Amino acid sequence: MGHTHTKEVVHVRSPAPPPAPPTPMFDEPWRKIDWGNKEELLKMINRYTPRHGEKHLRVLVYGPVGAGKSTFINSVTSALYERMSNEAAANTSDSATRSFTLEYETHYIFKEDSLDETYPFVFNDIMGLEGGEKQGIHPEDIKLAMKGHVRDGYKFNPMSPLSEDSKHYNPNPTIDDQVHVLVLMLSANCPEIDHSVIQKMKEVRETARDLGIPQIAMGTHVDKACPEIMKDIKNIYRSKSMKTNMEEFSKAVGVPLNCIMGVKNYSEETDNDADVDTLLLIALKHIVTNGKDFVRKQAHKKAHSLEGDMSKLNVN
Ligand SMILES: Nc1nc2c(ncn2[C@@H]2O[C@H](COP(=O)(O)OP(=O)(O)OP(=O)(O)O)[C@@H](O)[C@H]2O)c(=O)[nH]1
Ligand SMILES: [Mg+2]
Repeated sequence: MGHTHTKEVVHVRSPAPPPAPPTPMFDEPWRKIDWGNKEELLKMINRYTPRHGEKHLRVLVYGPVGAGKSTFINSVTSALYERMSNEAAANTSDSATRSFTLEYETHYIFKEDSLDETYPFVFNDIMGLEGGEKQGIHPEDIKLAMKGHVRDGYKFNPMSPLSEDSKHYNPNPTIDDQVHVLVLMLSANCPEIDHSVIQKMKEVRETARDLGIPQIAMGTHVDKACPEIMKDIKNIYRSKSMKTNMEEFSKAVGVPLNCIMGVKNYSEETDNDADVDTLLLIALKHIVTNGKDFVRKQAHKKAHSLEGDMSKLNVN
C-alpha cells in the first residue's frame, strides 16, 4: 500500500481582539437618585404657580453647537407628556460644527389635552457658541436675551449683536421677558472645549452673576460618554469616568459640581424610558426651584426699595 499524502489545510484566523478593559465603576453612586420617583417629581414641578407678578419663568439654554440644547427642550417636554415631542427643531447629525438653530424662539409647553393652557415655564432656544470671533452666537446677544431685550424671530448674526434700532429689539422688557434661569449645556462626550468658547461662556456667566440670575449646567450625551451608562442609565453616578468628566467640566467653566447635572436626551427613541424621564425631571425641578427663588428675591428687593422711596416721601 502506498502512502497517500493528504494536504493539511490550515485556516488562518486573525487573532481575537483583546477584551476591552472593564470600565471603572464606584460600588455606590456618588450622587443618589431616587429612580422610579417620577410622580413625586411631577408633583413638585406642578406645585410652582407664578405669584410675584410673573406669568411664567423664562429659561434660557445656551452652550456650544450640538450640545443638545434644542433636543433638551424636546426631551423635557417628552418627559412631561410621557410621549415623544419634537417642539424645537434639532439637528439630525451629532457631529455638526455649525449651529443648526439660527433664530431666537420661545417654546411654550401646552398642558396635554388643553388648547391654550401652558406650563408656567418657557424655554428659549438660541444659536450655539462657536470658536473664533466671527462664528456662532455673539455673546452680547445672550446678554441682551438675559435682560429681555430680544424678541422672538430674531435671526442671530455672528458678526454683530442685535442693535437698538432693530424691530427685534425690545426697549422696555417686562418681568416676563427677562430670563429667570440660565442653563449651560455641554456634551459629556466632547472631551475638549475650544478656549475661545470657554471665554465666551465666562463672559455670559459673569453677566448672569451681575444680574443675579441663577445658573445651572447640564452634561448631555452621557450615554455616549461611557459604555456602562449606555447599557444602563442608572449607572450615571457610578461611572468613574463620568465623575472625572463632570469635575473637569466644573473647573473649566467655573460651575460648582453640585450645580451640574447629567441628562440623557431623547435622540433616537420612539418611547419614553422611566429612568431617562427621571433624570430629565430632576433637571427640570432644579430649573423651576431656582427660577422661583430668583423671582421671589427680585419681588422682595423691589418691595423694599419701594418702601424706602415711600418713607423718603413721608419725611419730605
Ligand atoms: N446620544 C445622544 N444624542 C444626543 C443627546 N442630546 C442631543 N443629541 C443629539 O445631538 C445632536 C445635536 O443636538 P441639538 O439639540 O440639535 O443640539 P443644539 O445644542 O441645539 O445645537 P445647535 O442648535 O446647532 O447649536 C442631535 O443629533 C441630537 O439627536 C444625548 O443626550 N444623547
Ligand atoms: Mg439647536
